[in-house]
Amino acid sequence: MTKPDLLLPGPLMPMIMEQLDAAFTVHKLYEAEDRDALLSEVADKIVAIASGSHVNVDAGLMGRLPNLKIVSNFGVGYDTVDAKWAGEHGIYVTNTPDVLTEEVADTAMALLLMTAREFPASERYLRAGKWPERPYPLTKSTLRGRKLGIFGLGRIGKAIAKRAEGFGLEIAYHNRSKASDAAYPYHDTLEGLAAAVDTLMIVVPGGDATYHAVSTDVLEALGPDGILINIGRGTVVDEIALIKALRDGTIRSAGLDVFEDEPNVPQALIDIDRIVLLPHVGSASVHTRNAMGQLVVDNLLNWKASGKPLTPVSETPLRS
Ligand code: NAP
Ligand code: 8YV
Repeated sequence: MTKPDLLLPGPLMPMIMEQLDAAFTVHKLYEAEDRDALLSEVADKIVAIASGSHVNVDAGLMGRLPNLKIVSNFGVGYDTVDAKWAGEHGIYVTNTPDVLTEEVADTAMALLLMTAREFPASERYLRAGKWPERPYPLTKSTLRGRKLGIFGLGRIGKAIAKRAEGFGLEIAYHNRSKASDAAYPYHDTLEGLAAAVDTLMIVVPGGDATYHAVSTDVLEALGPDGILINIGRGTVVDEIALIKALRDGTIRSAGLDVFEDEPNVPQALIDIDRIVLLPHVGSASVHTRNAMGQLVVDNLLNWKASGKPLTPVSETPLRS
């Protein structure tokens, strides 16, 4: 039986690639010496794409593939895929929701604790042999008495809220619309939320709608005891404004798992010792990445077998 043709713009985990090879004829765009020539050669045959956050699947690419039916994205965030264009052209886009929610919420809480209590800096202090000279200084911040504002009370935001309740934090949130299944105080603007709390947790998707939503005004509203945690997307924060706010003491600290131009992190952030910087590891355990990888494959296999994927995104609610 002939296998449908699938385009792989960039490499994915071996467990994904092995299963794709078994079910599809896979064309590895990233291995081609002349990508344009490969695209021209296979364009008419390609019905599926499997992609990750390191490659843009935009209208330019999808528009060259007249028989494309599905883009299976590795990651719950799909800001690198033009899902609106795909939906308008009858192409499914799928993502990997739920299977990573608890892992990312764990990471978010760890990042908040590390930032408030300066654990990475205190560990560096021990390793540098400074403890015998004098104890590490008391931290200016604590979680005690903190009010946590969640920007993006969705699947991961709610899992963070549940954990934060256990830590005794007061919780409030901002979404575009009030969540029907959450009793936490709702703020209809981000600036309003920032003014009401001292700890802002970003868990919204990237893309145009949230681009630089965390601006100088929001950071000023958060205030001098403010802690900013970003586990969502780097593009949500105006990084230049954040660097200035940290230098000027407009806010106290930040814990960042995501950046505007990954994997490049501004030296100005690296130079601020008290903040915590992680290399986008929110979901990065073997357990969770395998679950995400399996969902990438299962979306494609389900679509191949029945014409319907398992987890299509909201922009592509196709019925057939
Ligand atoms: P989700 O369930 O769709 O939640 C997203 C939340 O953001 C919703 O509550 C939504 O509420 C709100 N939102 C969306 N656009 C908004 C806007 N323009 N203004 C205000 N609120 C907005 O998604 P999830 O599964 O929790 O994942 C959230 C994001 O986390 C992903 O998109 C991804 O970028 C990021 N993520 C990062 C990592 C990591 O490794 N660091 C891992 C996984 C996910 P409304 O629709 O009511 O606005
Ligand atoms: C992944 C993520 O690490 O799911 C997401 O949106 O940001 C992470 O879980 C990333 O997509 C993999 O490249």
